[in-house]
Amino acid sequence: MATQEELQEKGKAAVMDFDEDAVVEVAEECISAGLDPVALIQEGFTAGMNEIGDQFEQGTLFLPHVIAASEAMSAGVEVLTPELEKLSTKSENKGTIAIGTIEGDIHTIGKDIVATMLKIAGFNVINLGRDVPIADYVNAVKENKPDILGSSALMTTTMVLQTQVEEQLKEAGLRDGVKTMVGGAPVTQDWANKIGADIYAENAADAVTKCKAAME
Ligand code: HCB
Repeated sequence: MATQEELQEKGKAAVMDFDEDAVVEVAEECISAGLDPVALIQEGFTAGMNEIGDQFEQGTLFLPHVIAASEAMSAGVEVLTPELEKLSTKSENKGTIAIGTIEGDIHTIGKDIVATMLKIAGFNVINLGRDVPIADYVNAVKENKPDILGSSALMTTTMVLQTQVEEQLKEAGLRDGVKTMVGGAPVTQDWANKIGADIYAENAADAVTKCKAAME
């Protein structure tokens, strides 16, 4: 039987081979062997997607490859999601978090993993979807009064719009009533500090830790 590390390597390789069946098999093996699904997503599938992204940037892979790899990863995450939900804390609601991928950006995989992990940790999560207009973030705060508003940006061209979330919340007089969280591959702690976001999360586990701390 594979160890956690071996399974992660297999998961990474399967994503890099654009092999949806193999990714699903690895996810099923993770469940039957009682191994850690979170580590498989983070250290296996995500590591594979990052390599695909690098090769796309270098021009050795093309958009159809990225699409195929992301479909393979999503299929694996889908198999693991019910397993993740079993880890859910059944305690009282830890707070409400609205999260979406920023205007102009259709990358959803990471944002959805963050949303799932926050739900599992006991938060009430409102998933705003992708390509979310800045006005919709503001409306989500007005209507749902979340404790935390999260945005995800995967491109340097769209992360700049996270500034707009801060500014338009201030203009609407809502900024003091909500904490903001930013994340996504190009986003850093420095960027969060620069735009005045309350929380920067590097990955889903970090988002859970920091959102819990923010609610204390
Ligand atoms: Co896309 N793409 N892509 N892409 N894509 C990137 C992001 C590039 C970096 C690839 C590259 O060039 N190296 C690049 C962006 C360059 C830039 O910065 N300007 C890029 C580009 C250019 C594009 C298109 C413009 C390509 C084109 O059409 N010519 C186009 C975008 C169109 C648009 O948005 N308007 C495009 C399209 C696609 C898809 C559709 C093929 C596919 C997305 C499928 C989907 O999401 N349903 C895709 C993918 C998969 C990628 C890469 C390869 C992987 C992204 C991913 O899913 N990673 C990515 C390269 C990369 O990021 N290394 C590439 C895995 C997840 C789990 O990691 O970082 O998203 P994550 O999320 C983490 C973490 O950041 C954090 O937690 C997550 C879980 O641990 N987190 C948050 C994320 N959001 C958070 C929010 C919070 O509040 C807190 C934490």
